[in-house]
Amino acid sequence: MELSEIIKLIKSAKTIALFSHINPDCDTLGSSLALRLFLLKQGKTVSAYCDGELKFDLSDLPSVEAINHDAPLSSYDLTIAIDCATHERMGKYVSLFDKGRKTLCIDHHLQDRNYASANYVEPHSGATAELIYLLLKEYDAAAIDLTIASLLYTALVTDTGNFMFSNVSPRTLVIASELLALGVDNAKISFKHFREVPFDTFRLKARVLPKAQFFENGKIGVLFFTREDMEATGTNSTHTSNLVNEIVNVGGVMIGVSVTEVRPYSYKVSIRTHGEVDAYAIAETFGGGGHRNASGFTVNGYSGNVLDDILKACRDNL
Ligand SMILES: [Mn+2]
Repeated sequence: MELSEIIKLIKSAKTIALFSHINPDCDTLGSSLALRLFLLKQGKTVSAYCDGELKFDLSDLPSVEAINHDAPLSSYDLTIAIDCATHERMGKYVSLFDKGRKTLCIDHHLQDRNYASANYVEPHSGATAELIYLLLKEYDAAAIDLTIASLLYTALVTDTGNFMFSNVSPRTLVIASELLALGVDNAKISFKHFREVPFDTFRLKARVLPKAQFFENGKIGVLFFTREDMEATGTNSTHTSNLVNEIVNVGGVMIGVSVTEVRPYSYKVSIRTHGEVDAYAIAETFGGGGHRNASGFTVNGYSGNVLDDILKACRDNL
């Protein structure tokens, strides 16, 4: 749908609910919070929801306390799914989303989707935040204040791996530049998201990295985080999400895998790949999703079988 039609759709709504995805990241939450603050300025009644625990790196997003703060209305004029590749990604809030008189999806994932009545989807966008920025700029550029800009910048910088992923386009950097011009503190945001490691996470890394396993002549690397590792270091499954980079950054590794034991026999898996190796195809085998070079899924079973199944999918896509 054209951007002008999306804006018309939003303008015609009085009450709006925004939905982020489970296992939230800075893109889904930052985009939602930015859109919420902007729409409040436009006089809308707007609430934001997310089914899931917020990791430490999300805890200082400006206005994050607004997430799940409002009691839901019985229905909304418009519900908007943000960065949600599938309907199910909204978790327990799916039914509230469906109660919208109009439903809209704003996203940049690869999946085909038809769960919303309107779509503003660009799979090649660096982040959903890019799409939100373009939307806000056309809607009312003057209403993009420093807080909104900081939220969008945080979403953009994290979803592009500090502008190092292949999803960075010339447009990404133009948008980043326009956000910086509004006063965004990029050094502070980059430190928080790309350099700072909480002390407990450091201890978890120190414990798990020596146990890294490599397969296919070092082309596949696997980190396995057991519940015992996390208990011993005072961490939990939300602390492992970025640690997959430790293994995909090793020279020669084409596929980096992190497996986190969330509950007995239940594992959260993150896949990172280089170049043409398709992380999305690997995740799809297990009902997951994502992008060409970054994807994820959950899988149940005995750890040995789970690892064998993941390795098979990796080899098939190497
Ligand atoms: Mn995203």
